[in-house]
Amino acid sequence: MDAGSGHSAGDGGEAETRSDAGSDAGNDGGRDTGFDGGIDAGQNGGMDAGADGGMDAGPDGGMDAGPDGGMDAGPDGGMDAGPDGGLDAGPHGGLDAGPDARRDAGPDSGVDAGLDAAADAGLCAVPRFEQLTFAVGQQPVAVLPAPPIFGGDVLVANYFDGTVSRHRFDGGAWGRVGTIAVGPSPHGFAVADLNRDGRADLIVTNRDDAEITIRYQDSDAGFDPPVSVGVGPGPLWVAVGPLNGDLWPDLVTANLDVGGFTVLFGSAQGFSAARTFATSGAIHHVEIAELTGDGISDLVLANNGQGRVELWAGLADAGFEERLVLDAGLMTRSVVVRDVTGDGRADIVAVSRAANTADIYPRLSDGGFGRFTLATGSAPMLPLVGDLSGDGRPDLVVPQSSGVASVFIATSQGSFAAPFAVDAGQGPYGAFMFDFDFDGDLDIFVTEFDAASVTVLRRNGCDQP
Ligand SMILES: [Ca+2]
Ligand SMILES: [Ca+2]
Ligand SMILES: [Ca+2]
Ligand SMILES: [Ca+2]
Repeated sequence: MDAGSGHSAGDGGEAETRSDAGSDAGNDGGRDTGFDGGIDAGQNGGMDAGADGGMDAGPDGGMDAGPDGGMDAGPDGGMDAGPDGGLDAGPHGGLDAGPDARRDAGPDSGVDAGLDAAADAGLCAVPRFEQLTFAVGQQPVAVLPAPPIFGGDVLVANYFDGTVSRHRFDGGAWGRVGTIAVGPSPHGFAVADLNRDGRADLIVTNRDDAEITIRYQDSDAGFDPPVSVGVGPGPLWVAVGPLNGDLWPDLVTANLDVGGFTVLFGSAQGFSAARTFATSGAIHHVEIAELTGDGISDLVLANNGQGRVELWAGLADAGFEERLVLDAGLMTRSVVVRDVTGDGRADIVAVSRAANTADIYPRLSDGGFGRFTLATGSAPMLPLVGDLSGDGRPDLVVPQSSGVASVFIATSQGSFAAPFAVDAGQGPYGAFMFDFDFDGDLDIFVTEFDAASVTVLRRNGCDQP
């Protein structure tokens, strides 16, 4: 269990300001423990590379455009999936999986809360949102909740600043409670206990380099110096999960600049040499999920360059092979794996930025996938999946770089009411859903790339249909 040793190596990085130190201190243990969950970040990365091969712009140049945010989507469920001990908890999850799960899982009754009366009934066909905004760093990209045991803190990767900032709600407003130095051009990130010491660690992609940066949490609730690990060029998002059947969390990055994805296998000695797999077309986003029925984790990729979703099956020797291609729209930015149709099988949801579409691919009993397409507003960045209406059916939220999010409420298994739009700030990029106020309903967080802030869409009551 001294796994950590192998991991630390970088040089100095003491940068974090933890104002929360106090709280960590006494109860470090407690807090962190649950935290490893694995939230991965999702996002999709921005850069619009897509079509044009990408990278056009520089660093973010592209980005602006798009954010895509994805955040995290989690693989399916990650959470439920469970076997990996928690790690996979997250994917998109961060988004939904988490919180949602808790909610649904429980007696969906759960919607208690003072905030919404209507929701008390358990149903809310047209959820209403109260919009809050708080300042973060420059050019915020990925956003995720720290695990609930952290008290509802939210982490944001600030691309321009080279930081991950930590924010907390005090009951009336959000404030910054810490800043963690990471590598240059942070984009996507994940939170997981990589070295299995009971403390969650932070994994961040360095979008403009071919590296990721890892910050291992130490026993004082600070962090060891940063560790850099090489991956393919242009890593946008990173997913954490079990890939090779041991107990050590593994990583995979979605690489934009020349396409492909990079796999890193965890061990007691740290990570193996990176193994990069080539694809035809720039990859914007990746999720880990088991979709082939053999118990070995697979990868679902958003191929921005080709406008499609790819399923790469995990093999017994820890390799991967392309198994299935699902047509999407131009500039496929982000994917989520989650059971959206309610039949117990994980489905895939993807958005395509230039097509203004969200595609849902229900997994069929024969292992194949169906497809139906929803029209979104302009420039969708990522899909969020979670039950907003209180009926137990997952709903769909699609933030768009045009500044709104389209909300699709499920009306039955696999079909949705006509969407309504909510304001999502300036340049929505990354997003997740998380019940930060613990009132039983999911709230939505969206980074505003163009405004150095995060918009919170707090669920608060219902409108009449
Ligand atoms: Ca750890
Ligand atoms: Ca599999
Ligand atoms: Ca619902
Ligand atoms: Ca809430």
